[in-house]
Amino acid sequence: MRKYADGVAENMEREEEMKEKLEQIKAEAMEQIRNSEALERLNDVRVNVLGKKGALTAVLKSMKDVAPEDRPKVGQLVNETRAEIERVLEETVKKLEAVKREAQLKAEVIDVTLPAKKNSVGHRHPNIIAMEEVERIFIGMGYEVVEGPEIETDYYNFEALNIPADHPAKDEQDTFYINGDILLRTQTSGTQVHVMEQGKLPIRMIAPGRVFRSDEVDATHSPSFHQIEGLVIDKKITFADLKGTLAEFARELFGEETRVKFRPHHFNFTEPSAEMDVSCFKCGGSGCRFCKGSGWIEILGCGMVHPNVLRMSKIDPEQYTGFAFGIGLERIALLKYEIDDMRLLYENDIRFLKQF
Ligand code: 2U9
Repeated sequence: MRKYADGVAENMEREEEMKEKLEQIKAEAMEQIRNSEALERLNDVRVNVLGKKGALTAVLKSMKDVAPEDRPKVGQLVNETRAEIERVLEETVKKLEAVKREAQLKAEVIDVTLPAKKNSVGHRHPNIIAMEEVERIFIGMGYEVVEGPEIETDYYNFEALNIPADHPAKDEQDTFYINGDILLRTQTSGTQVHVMEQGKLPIRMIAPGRVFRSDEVDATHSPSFHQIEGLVIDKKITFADLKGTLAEFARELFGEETRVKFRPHHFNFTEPSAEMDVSCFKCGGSGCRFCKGSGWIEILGCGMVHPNVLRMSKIDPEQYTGFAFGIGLERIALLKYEIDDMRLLYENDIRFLKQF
């Protein structure tokens, strides 16, 4: 028969055993924490000791074997051990985090004395600079900017502009055909025809854009280039309006002192037609290498819209008249920026483009 004194001794032993166990767990945990060089390892320690299946949790589970009167004491011991391990764990986490941050800062060190990297953003093309300059001038005079399709039918590119199927002017503007009827536009005039067909009058517009002609490449020709064409249609528009408008345009583009002159010319879509020269903006008109000694530089073609063109787009030439003009943008860019070879415009060499 078990005596009371035996029971007490047994309980004492259990308590001692638990104490030892807890001491051992604590010592092992501390050792593992000390040996942890990375935060991940510390987490392993946390799981192994304090986790659901951890050593300390196992001790807690075995509390049922401790005599009820000793449980508070042993329980307190378990809690103290747990708190101590948690404290050291937390402390070490903070230490390791600081070490990690320090290493990161060292690795990511920024030398603020290094020269900044240049942001390469490209450059506006001289053609576009010229186009926007021309657009700005006409917008200032109340013109609308309209864009049209680069692929047109024979009707909008030729027929509606008074260039019939068998006309030699068509050969001069030979282009790239997609089929017998559809082609890459040789001029932006089709855009104006589309606007005229809408029937809203008066019209005061410019049509900028890319055009195509099957020309051989040389210093002044390219199979693809850019134009800005203008069209004004209203009651009582005369050649005087044309002259006044284009002279003002020339002064804005080339300078206040610029003079203009008109030489008779022929276009199928205008009658009468002319080419406009400006006084040389290099020598002022006295003659130089730039204007080949003549004092004048050819800038654009123009004329009064042919009655046939108005009629084809259902505008009555008895009531309405108009003028039109066409400007080759590359020509303007070459002149304005004193570039002597058109091919330079298409090479896309940033060192060249950056100059303008
Ligand atoms: C409509 C009626 C008439 C547009 C015009 C020119 C004169 C002209 C050239 C300039 C240089 C072509 O690129 S270039 O070789 N253009 O000389 N263009 S009148 O006349 C029109 C346009 C549309 C409905």
